[in-house]
Amino acid sequence: MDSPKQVPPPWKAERPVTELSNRKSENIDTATVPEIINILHDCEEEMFIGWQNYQRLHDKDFVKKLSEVSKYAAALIKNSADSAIILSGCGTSGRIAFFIATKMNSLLRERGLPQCFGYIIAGGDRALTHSVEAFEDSPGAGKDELIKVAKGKRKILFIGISCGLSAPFIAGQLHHCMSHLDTFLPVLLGFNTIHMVRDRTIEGWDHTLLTVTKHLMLLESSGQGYILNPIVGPEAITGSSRMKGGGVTKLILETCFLTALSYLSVSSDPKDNDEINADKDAANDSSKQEKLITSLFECYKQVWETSYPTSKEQLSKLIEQAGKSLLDNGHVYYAGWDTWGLLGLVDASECPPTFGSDFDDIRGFLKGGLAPLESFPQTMNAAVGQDPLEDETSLEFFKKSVLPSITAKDTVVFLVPSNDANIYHELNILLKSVMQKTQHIGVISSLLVDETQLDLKSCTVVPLGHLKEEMINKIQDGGLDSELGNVVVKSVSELALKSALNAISTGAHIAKGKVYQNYMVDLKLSNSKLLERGIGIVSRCAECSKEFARDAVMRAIYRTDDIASFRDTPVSSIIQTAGNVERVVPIAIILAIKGCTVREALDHQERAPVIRTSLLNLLQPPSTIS
Ligand code: S6P
Repeated sequence: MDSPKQVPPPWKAERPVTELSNRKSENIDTATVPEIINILHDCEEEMFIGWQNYQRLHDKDFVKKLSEVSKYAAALIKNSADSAIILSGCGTSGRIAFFIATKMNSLLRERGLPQCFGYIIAGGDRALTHSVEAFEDSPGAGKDELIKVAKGKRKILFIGISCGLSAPFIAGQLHHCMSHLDTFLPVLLGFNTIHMVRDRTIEGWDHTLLTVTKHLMLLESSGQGYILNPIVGPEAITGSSRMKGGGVTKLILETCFLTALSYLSVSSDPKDNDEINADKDAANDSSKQEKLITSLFECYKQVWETSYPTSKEQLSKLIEQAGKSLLDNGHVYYAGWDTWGLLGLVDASECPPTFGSDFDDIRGFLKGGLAPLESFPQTMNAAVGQDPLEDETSLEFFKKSVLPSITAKDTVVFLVPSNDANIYHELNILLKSVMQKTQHIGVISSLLVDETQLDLKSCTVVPLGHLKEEMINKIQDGGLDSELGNVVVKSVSELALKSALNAISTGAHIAKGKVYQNYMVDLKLSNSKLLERGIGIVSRCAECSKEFARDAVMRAIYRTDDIASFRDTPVSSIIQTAGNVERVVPIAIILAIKGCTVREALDHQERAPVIRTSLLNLLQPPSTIS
């Protein structure tokens, strides 16, 4: 494998890769639905093939580092009485942290091992399903949460996930870990190089993201910390790290922990678990583990890749239906089982901050709801109800409270992961009820599903790819037992599902005019990163300076032409207001292009509510609008 070609180290920030516009998706807003799927595929492929000359997933150095982290994880799992593995993130990164921690704990439970995974999501458990973006800016909140979750543990592997290496919440936690190296092994996971990390002052803190990251880099040289940062290219929708950023986070962490479990030869008798000897395997056979890591990456790629051709035609149909639903002011509902239902919830929860959509526009429901997945009680709060009928994330709630109000305008997508008689039974009953309400019904299924058991007439069925037998043999030869092999089969199909769900929600919002070129032009400016992104979008769309765009954004936030008195307002206060104001970016773009008053911009917006159309009207004569 090629060695990484690192960028020269001057600490001069250029635009981070995760905030760049991807050239492959510049015309995604004018593409047909099948073309949208191709564009998303081409952008996602960069997860596996890398981007430009930067470090890739498969590069030797990256695989080696991941193998070392995984060895450390194995040692902690072995001695888990007073150890923990804590995954932390904001927004999608926090949801993926929750997803992995929950999944790994249930796997440990099945293998007779104590559950030692914990998660932290900025903003608490409400953020699992709602947009609670402001906490991302607080290093103090990050540190406080970490102290709570780490209480009573002697050794902790801490993995802070920030796709953009940009979340002060995570920086606060890493800083705490680096001040307590006797307890913590700090790891930062993200997808920019260090020289792109921001050196901007963080309100109420003495450090910057760059100083924290550079400190961690120093520790890395002595094996006291790690930075895992393969570069996977810019997102298809600029800055939308929920897409491949979330996917590659899932892939890397699952690979890391499945490899860790392969180090442990667990006795079939739980009493003999003391004899688990992690150190022996870990020390002796690094190259075998590195090979396993590479094979696992290949498994993800194989299923992700084969899902595109098998699902494309039907997925296009489903995206069209979902787009029509949103355009008609209807809804898109995902209803699923097991981890597939959870991924539906995650996809839906990302739409309000990304597209400025309502919570109800796209919603997800999971059999049993989130409450039973509770894995680290100290991080759970009362926002998640215990009774599934009252839990707004559950399939039971969907049946009782949503199904009665479904109309022909809505699209319902069932997410069916496995060959399970109970699921078939429940799904057939649900299909019957939903068919009486709407014709827009999709079923995304894994190849494990026996479709003859389902009454799928008039449904759009999207089959995903499946892991080839030879790949299963390869990972089993590489050290995974058949139980772990089954987890891989499940995990790789989840990545394909995640891509399909991202395609549905992105495609539907493109249809609704929420994307201009490849920019999310109606995002919520609810933290400092999003505020900066919003100003950048206004500056690019209106072709004006950053300063001019900033003024336009401030006028749109405060709905006044006289912003002189707001000049010294702290960023935290600006975003607190901005998070509650509708259509800030579209109004700011109109202000910047037309040079009009806020009142006139609001009138313009009201007359042309579809943002992309309104922008095109402003930028070019109506006769040339496509
Ligand atoms: C991105 C999503 C956001 C991010 C969050 C954390 O599409 O809407 O919620 O996940 O801002 O970003 P990062 O770069 O720290 O992982």
